[in-house]
Amino acid sequence: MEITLVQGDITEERADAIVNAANSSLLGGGGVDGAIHRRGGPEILQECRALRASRYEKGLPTGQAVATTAGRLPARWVIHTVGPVYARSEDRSHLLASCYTESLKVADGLGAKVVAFPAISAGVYGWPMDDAARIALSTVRESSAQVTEARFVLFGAEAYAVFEEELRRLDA
Ligand code: AR6
Repeated sequence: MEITLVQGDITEERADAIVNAANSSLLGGGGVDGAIHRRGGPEILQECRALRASRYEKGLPTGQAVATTAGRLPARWVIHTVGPVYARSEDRSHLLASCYTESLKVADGLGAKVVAFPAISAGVYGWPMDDAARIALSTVRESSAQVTEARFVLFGAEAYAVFEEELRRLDA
């Protein structure tokens, strides 16, 4: 799997699937989640509501992933995953890593080859960007999924620079 980094807005990505840093309600929020629902239109929320009424009555657990249509977005699917809230008092890295492995598993199930990821948990959920980048990149690097490209879409020059540095370290 090739790892690529771009700076930009994930809602504009022409990938097979884009990953949403959602919350367990699946019913929307701020950050990437807000942008995806706003630009993707009501079809996404409709499918999320249906998931809440069936498979995920209690919400999507942290570290898991599920796909819906991408509505009006250029991508074909949105893979919703729930990152852990950062906590100094407890190591939740395995849950953040799980978001990436489970999203890739869902992508494989769909036959998606190019998958775009945001920096899950590194916004509202407070994860320090360098650590979030290290976990994201190393987890994807170790994956044996059939996805051919994992594209990290970083919002802003600072996030991009952090990912670039962590990728360089990983490859060193
Ligand atoms: N494209 C790419 N990256 C973005 C975009 C975008 N359009 N918008 C923000 N980011 P966050 P979390 C970056 O807060 O930390 C929501 O309310 C952002 O700068 O979206 O996992 C959900 O409903 C940051 O680097 O996700 C949950 O309640 C990264 O994406 C909660 O926030 C993740 O920031 C999830 O928090």
